[in-house]
Amino acid sequence: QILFALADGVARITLNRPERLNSLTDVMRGEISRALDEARASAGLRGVVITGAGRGFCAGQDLADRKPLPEGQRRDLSEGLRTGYRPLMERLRSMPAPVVCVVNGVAAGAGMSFALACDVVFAAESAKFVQAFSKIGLVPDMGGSWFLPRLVGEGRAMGMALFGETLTARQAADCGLIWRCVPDADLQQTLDEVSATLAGAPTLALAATKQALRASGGNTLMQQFDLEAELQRAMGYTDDYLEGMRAFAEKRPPRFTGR
Ligand code: LHQ
Repeated sequence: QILFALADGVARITLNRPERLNSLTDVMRGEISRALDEARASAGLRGVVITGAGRGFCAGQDLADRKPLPEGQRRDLSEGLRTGYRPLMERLRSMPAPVVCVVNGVAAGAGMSFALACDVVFAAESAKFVQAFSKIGLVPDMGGSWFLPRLVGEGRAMGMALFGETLTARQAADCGLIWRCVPDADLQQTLDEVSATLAGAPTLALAATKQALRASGGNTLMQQFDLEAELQRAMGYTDDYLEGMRAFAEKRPPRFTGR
């Protein structure tokens, strides 16, 4: 239910159930988790790019992917979160290399949380974001209730989550929910360019940058100074820093190897 390709150190994961707007099934979650494992274990990983096939990015949980219960019976929904969603999210969030999401169409419910869990999000102008949870009487999951207030502040997060109104990609970019909204016609080019950027990036520095930004929420400024010093110390010994300094002196673009 997904496509997986690894080229020039960049893993590309494409959600591939276009007829169901790439809504998430147990099988699909397992496949994404295994793809993330394979990417992480591959030698010299420089980045991960996630996108969707067809007109949607991901419509959240596939609401038909479960055995129907006898009339009147109710279900414990936490089980799927613990056994399916959480293992996937743990893999995604602990990926040292940058994870970029290229949202090609609607991202709803857990599909929106999935996109927001990535480090950087690009979206096609026609893509839409919707906190679909409240519309079916549920709460944001897959980390959505954690990501939203951090990305856009509590006021906007509450508005989005309580009312479940649809946001355009432009609105999402304007309020800082995502990094960039790009014209539909440029989406494939964006995907290719971002893959090339990741393939030529100072990968260790980007991993350390993620680590620093992520730690900042739980650190005091003094603790963050310590962390920055520790990370910068490590970066000072990398090949990429040497190359970066050389390239600067020689007035040429750097050729980073990710080491
Ligand atoms: C779908 C889905 C879908 C199945 C479209 N499932 N078929 C939940 C429960 C339990 C445990 C753990 O966590 C969660 C987390 C969640 O993610 S809750 C939120 C689940 N998602 C939603 O409620 C979104 C439902 N979908 C929609 O509201 C719309 O489809 C959106 C706004 C995403 C797109 O609207 P349209 O562009 O108008 O497309 P459409 O509605 O016509 O959908 C196309 C087809 O895809 C359609 O099937 P059909 O046979 O009529 O062509 C939909 O039924 C199917 N589809 N989402 N989540």
